[in-house]
Amino acid sequence: MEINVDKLAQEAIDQINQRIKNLKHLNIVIVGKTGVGKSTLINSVFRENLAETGIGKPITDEVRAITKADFPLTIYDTPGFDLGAHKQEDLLKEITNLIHQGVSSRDINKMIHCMWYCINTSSSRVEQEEIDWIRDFAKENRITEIPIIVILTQAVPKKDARVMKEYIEAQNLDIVKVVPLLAIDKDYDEEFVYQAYGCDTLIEVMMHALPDELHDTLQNVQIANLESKKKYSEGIIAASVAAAFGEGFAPIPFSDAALLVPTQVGMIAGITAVFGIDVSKSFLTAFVSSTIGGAGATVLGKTIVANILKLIPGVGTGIGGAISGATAGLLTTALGMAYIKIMEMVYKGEMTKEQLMGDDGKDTMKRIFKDELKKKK
Ligand SMILES: Nc1nc2c(ncn2[C@@H]2O[C@H](COP(=O)(O)OP(=O)(O)OP(=O)(O)O)[C@@H](O)[C@H]2O)c(=O)[nH]1
Ligand SMILES: [Mg+2]
Repeated sequence: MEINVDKLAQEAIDQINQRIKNLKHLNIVIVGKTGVGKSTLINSVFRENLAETGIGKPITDEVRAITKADFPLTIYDTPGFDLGAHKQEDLLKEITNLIHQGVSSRDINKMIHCMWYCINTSSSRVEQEEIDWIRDFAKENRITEIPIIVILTQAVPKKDARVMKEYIEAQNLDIVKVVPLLAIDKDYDEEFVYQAYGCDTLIEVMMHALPDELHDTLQNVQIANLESKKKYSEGIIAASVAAAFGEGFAPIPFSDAALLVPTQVGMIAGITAVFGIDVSKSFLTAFVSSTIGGAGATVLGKTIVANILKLIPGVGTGIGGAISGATAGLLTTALGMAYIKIMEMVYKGEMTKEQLMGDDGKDTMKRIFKDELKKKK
């Protein structure tokens, strides 16, 4: 059985596009007084510099929708908001209406999935009206049960933030969590800079608060927690391997080893979507040819396995040159782990996609894949 590297890369691109298109649309409402740091937070947590695209499209007097074409996230922002007696009530009504509209659509893409209520920590004291607003909203929300996360913005010094967090927790509000954070580094004086922190925790809290069907989307749009992306990607590998090569996998002969490939393509597509990185067909061609593809443009399943098995100490083929589910799983896991490492390098800017497509880059990819294979036994 022959695999054509070019066709394989195209197949991967198609599946990536399909994955991205199928991502459910995530909708988050952000409430907080003007200047607390909502826009700064949005830009730190999500790719695409969302909040820079302007103040967003007016939805109601107080609420603006921020989104981008082909981007599976809408932020309902409340820019310039100040809690004054009637404004407070207006906002509550507007948001409640928005939530009810979403619910009656019965379409997950149109529902509100979460609320971030932002309080500025440097105001040193939580005002009663903020607590009251959250309590009133939680009452309206008793049936809809939108998870409410209270975010303490600009939460330095940490000691002050801790006091504020404890104070809010003691109010017995119906909220998921209080998350203190500093979205971007802050100068204290010339000698001291507060380091940004906490956006990664916010992602973790969101992963717990959101339904499973929105996890792919959250990972795709977030840029605040690399560890979470990696862990989630490892879950995709484990699930792919278990589904394809788990119990009941009939050992396949060497010559049919290309049967591994569809699983591997799906896995690569899933991981790419998690990283939210735009990859080209040439990039995937470079990856495939540096790993399972060997040197030529056309590969035989047999060559793939024969070459790769040499790299795994202690793993051979079964009777009659068949490979077992365990071996197929090892290969696939190594390929997936290598791909995560490569995505991580691009994500961190350690190597560009263009560099990876060059000779040095291909050598790097080859080395990473071999190292992953050697880890298995
Ligand atoms: N250093 C630092 N500055 C921050 C942070 N968050 C907010 N700021 C600053 O606080 C100011 C207000 O932040 P914004 O993000 O515009 O506040 P906002 O909540 O979007 O305000 P409105 O859009 O008016 O409702 C800006 O000058 C930010 O630079 C942070 O995490 N670190
Ligand atoms: Mg703003």
